[in-house]
Amino acid sequence: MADGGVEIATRTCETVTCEKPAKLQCPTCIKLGINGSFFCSQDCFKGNWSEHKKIHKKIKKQSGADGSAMKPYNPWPGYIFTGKLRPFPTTPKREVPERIARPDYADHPEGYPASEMTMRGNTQIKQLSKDEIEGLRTACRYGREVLDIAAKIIDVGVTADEIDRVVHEACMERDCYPSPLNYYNFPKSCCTSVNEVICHGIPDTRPLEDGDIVNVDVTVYHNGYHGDLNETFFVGKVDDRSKQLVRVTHECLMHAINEVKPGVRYREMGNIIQKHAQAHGYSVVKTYCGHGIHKLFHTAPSVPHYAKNKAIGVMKPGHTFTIEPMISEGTWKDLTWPDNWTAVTQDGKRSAQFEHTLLVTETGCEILTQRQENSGRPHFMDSLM
Ligand code: EYF
Ligand code: CO
Ligand code: CO
Repeated sequence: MADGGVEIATRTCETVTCEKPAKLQCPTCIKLGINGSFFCSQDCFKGNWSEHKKIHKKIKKQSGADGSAMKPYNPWPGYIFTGKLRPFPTTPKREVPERIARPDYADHPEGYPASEMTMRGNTQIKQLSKDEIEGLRTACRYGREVLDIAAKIIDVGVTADEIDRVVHEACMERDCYPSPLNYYNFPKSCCTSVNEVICHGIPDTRPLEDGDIVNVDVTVYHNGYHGDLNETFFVGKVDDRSKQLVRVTHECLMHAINEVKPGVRYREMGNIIQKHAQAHGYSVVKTYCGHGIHKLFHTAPSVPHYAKNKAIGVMKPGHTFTIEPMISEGTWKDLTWPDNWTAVTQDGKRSAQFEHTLLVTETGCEILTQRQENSGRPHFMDSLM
């Protein structure tokens, strides 16, 4: 049993049933570089010990710190990576207190969203009532707050796991369930996609490096509604080439949003996005699309980001959906790591993404996840040089 505790920060106690503020961090966690295990008191630390020490065991085993020869973490021997990024160990699944309402998939053994699955193949797009719009608006506002909080800690040396921890805690503080957690068994509370990762990167213990770009994708579930948004951020000093990719990707999203209004075909979004991406020499990822969102995380319409697509549907007031273009420096083709989640570019070149949840209004659209006055400095506006 480890003794003592080092006072460093204010969090929520790790004991599932305890929601007291926590300032004590386990000394073994500090030694092993595990960020994010905090306790309110020595009693809670000791009471949780039999569960908590399993985290140490897992990380020691993964990193070779258990006495086995120190070798690089390599979960897939022989796998040929497309770029320089490698997976790092992950921390155990985070808990959500019972007081927070959960979507149906949260407790399904395979993470299946039964409510979504019954609607699969249905191309009819729901028009939300005033009350339903208010519900979605609140979820989107919380989603925006959570992403802005996560953005503030992004820096060289910070791990994506720590970003996930901050996202998770910010969700708990707002009575939100982090929608990705257990969605089809996804293991974390947000997606973090670094450099050549297109989307669905799993937050792990790799420290972010100077010059990286990292996308943080947050979806929160509150009072029965999901709000979904993401942004790509700069880590330390990023080269002009990557800055341009990120800026143009944001422009692709905003150009598409500017054309959202009743009567416009969903398939038109892809034409607008690809035209702008191609004009800058970039390609558009085809595998992943924007999606309808409200009481369901993913539903009709499907909104491809590439030109000449066959998307079904015409925009009407009350429709709610995301646009989330993934724009790549090189090939548009993607590939999935053996973890079955992480989508990377086939040539290992970088990819960026931005996402908003939108409401079609009588005259245009409302960006439900729009930045607020206190959102902080937008990385994508950083000037070149
Ligand atoms: C079944 C997942 C399932 N899927 C989509 C599940 O819309 C999203 N972001 O904007 C989004 C986020 C997540 C997500 C987080 C987890 N999943 C991922 C990849 C494949 C897959 O197949
Ligand atoms: Co998202
Ligand atoms: Co989405």
